[in-house]
Amino acid sequence: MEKKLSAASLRALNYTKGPEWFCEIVTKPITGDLAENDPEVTRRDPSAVIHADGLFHVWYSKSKGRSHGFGSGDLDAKTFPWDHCDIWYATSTDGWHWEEQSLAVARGSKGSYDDRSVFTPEILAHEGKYYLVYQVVISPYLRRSFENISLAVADSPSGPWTKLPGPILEASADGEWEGEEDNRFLVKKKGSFDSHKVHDPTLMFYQGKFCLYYKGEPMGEEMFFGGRETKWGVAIADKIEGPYIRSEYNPVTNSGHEVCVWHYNGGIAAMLTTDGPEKNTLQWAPDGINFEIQAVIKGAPHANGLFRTSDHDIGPLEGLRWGLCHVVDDETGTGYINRFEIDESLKEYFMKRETYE
Ligand code: AAL
Repeated sequence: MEKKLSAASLRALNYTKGPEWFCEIVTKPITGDLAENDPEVTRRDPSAVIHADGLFHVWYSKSKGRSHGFGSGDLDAKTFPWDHCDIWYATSTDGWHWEEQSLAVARGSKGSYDDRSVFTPEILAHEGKYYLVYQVVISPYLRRSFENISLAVADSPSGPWTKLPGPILEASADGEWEGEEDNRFLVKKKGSFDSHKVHDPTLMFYQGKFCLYYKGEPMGEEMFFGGRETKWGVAIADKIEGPYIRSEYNPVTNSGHEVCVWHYNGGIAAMLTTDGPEKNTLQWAPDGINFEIQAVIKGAPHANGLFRTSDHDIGPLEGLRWGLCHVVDDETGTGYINRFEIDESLKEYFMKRETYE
């Protein structure tokens, strides 16, 4: 009898590139300062973890006090846990016990492009130097505030960090607000996918260029396939300080929240979570731009900062093997840090080959 394949079987064959892409991710508690669930202190959005000078290092957003949201009437009041942040850093000898070391990058002085908050950092170690990329906001922080990305450089993970004089990537701001009210949903024109915010920067040295992956949010954001309208773009530069030119293919994803990318097999692998029609998928782009689904996953914790390993070509999941992520306390809204890992106990289960025959 002629073998027939249903639409579902055919479709699955398109994205089940191999069982080695399938996994589940689990979180585990860490110990030390970053594990503290303190109602007055937020530590969130950990960067990638790097190993240098015999230690693991991580950077993260840190702020004090409770949040009041937008529209509290006090323009100086902290709006969200990522407002009034500075970037701090911590070290660990084993990846489990983390000790806070010091401030890395502080907010700028009043009137500067980063005077309100510097947050959501990522790290790139490149040719003996260290580069932090992060989000910046200027005061006052309003619903219609545009959010940008900036960079600081240091000779050692412990700093001192030198900031660039201005952002390396700004929101494209090519939409048009409707009226004067501070309402980010009212627009005459939405503009590009990243017209309002460029967030969650991750800088990768790839094919001899600096590729800045980021999450975009448009002015007049709407719901999109049951999630927020967030997609990723990439901006590419010959020199690390820029200029960063957006890819003509942007957005390069139709889904995803915090950017999570790693090197694999000459391309860039990605884990997309939280929002969009392709949330909870692992994807891979042979050119860093044209991503295809490789596997679906159950989901993953928020704001994953991957351990950067030079072993990323051992297998597709090597660059995702472990890292740090944040947990938000439901009651206080403040954040603290956990560790995530690929659940090794399920490896055998996922590696069993299945066919449609
Ligand atoms: C996160 C990230 C960015 C946003 C805020 C802090 O989910 O997407 O970092 O600005 O929330």
